[in-house]
Amino acid sequence: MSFENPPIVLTIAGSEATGGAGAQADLKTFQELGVFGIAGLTCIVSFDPKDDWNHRFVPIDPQVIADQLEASQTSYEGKLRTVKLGMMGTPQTIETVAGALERQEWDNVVLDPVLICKGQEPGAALDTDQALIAKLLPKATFVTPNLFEASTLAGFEVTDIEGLKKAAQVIHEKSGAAVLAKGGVRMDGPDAVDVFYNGGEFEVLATPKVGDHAVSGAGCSLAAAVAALLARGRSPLDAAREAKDFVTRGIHQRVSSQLPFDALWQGGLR
Ligand code: PXL
Repeated sequence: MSFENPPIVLTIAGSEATGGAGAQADLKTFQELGVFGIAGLTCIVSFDPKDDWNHRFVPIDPQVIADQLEASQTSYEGKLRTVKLGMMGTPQTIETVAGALERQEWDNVVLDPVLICKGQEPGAALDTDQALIAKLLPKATFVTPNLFEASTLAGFEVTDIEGLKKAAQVIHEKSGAAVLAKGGVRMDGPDAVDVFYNGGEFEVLATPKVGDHAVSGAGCSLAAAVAALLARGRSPLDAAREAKDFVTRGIHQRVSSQLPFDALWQGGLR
């Protein structure tokens, strides 16, 4: 019997203690999609039940981030070709992560440009947004902004499909990356619409919305699924299509809790 080793995929992301988002969502997605997941944590997020579930955010010491990445990059040297970048949280973290990325060549750098997560104030961390745009966006081969992030990265407000297409084009031109810009539940209309653009063709991916509340972990799981599928040799467009399907199934089978939002179940394709 022959057994082929699974591709190795690294997520560099925050811990979200309730398991809906962040590195937890990424690792579950990797496992479901047949890649060997490893994680370097950038921060610890703990929602606060005593304060309306607001985010308690603790960045991990830059040296500790560098140590984690040294361990994973060195142990899988030559085999680690795909990385997914999630929540960074501070300019120093971005600096450290950018430095680690530069130490090797990558086939796929999937950037989920998490500028804020649910519950945070938009614009609270302009310096972090700017660092992300300056230091990580140029390294990305694939980027998955939501409506708000697409507006920030493109530099104009996006409210409809035409705007999403324009933003995908602008972000592609700035970064050279394939772009999957996500309209999600926040964009008006009956469908959850995403726009794919990689310099060649536009593809509008639309599926009927599942309710009208954002589900925790959808963005993280989408980008993680793209990373896993790219690592398994899919083209960027096929990875986008399959990742959207994975997320849609997971939203149908979402997990509820005391939190004011549900969490995506990564086992939705089983
Ligand atoms: O959903 C974005 C996100 C990403 N990463 C971490 C988070 C969140 C939102 O809560 O906590 C660690």
